[in-house]
Amino acid sequence: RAGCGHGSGWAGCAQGWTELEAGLLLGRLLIEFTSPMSMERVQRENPDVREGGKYVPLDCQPRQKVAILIPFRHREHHLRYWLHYLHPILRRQKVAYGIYVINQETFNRAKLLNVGFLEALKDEDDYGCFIFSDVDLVPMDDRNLYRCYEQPRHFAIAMDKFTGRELPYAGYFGGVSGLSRSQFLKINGFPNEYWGWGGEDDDIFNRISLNGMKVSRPDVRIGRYRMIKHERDRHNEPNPQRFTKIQNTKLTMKRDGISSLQYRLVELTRWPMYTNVTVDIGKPP
Ligand code: UD2
Ligand code: MN
Repeated sequence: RAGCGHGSGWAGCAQGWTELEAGLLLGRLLIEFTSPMSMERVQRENPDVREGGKYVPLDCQPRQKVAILIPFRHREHHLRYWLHYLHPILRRQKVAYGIYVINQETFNRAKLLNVGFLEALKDEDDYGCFIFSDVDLVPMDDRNLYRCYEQPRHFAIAMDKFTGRELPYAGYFGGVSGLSRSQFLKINGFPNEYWGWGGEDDDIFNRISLNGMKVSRPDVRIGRYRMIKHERDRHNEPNPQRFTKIQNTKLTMKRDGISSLQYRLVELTRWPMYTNVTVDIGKPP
């Protein structure tokens, strides 16, 4: 079988242009969140997706296997839109993937994503790429390829939420990002000690820089996203310690990360369109 895009066998298609020309990708997409979405419809429209939200293209050999990890709590309607848009995009991109929704009560986005990393590997030990996505973010262009790159990737560089400018600040790493297994292990995963809203994405950016890596990003024309409008969730208040914490990444990253992760798996359920992993990650000290 021939390679699946991803730069293998498809010369110079790292940005997805070749796939666009070949008619496999659509380019700019129309994304809206007004018509109601049901899980039945998502299932009906994605018959090729296997139980647990898994997919492998049949007409080519993907080079990477991608686990997509979504931190989650009480956002069912966002998840339906996300699955509705992302399954077809990922199929067009010929990604071999599994979708994992990591679900818990007390919110800690980065710790949840560490859990997702380990649980995905417990499920299938050959994932080589991990993409971390907010549940409310949908790419507006399918040339934004969901795979891992030579350097840690930041996918969501521009969005309707930030009016006018592209990146809100140079070290911005929020929303949707992707690290290969070795990039993730090199930074000792994500911090476990950011409870509530904010700061964890900056800490992750610091870990990447402090370990001698550089963030790579797509072309601004294709790195745009739509975020489903929402209020700040209850019990996910801004974390007042975040400003001092991100000053100390250099000291904390060696002891705090995937190496020190503690949690309890409550339940793993394979739904048709995704795998739900419910965990107990404890409470802030
Ligand atoms: C921004 C970042 C996000 C993260 C966050 C700070 C963007 C586009 N995103 O998101 O990556 O750095 O700030 O922590 O800049 N969630 C739930 N239930 C909850 C709370 C959060 O499911 O009760 C999940 C969900 O996947 C959500 C994500 O966590 O999309 C981030 O939370 P948010 O959407 O409330 O925060 P936002 O949009 O400011
Ligand atoms: Mn959001």
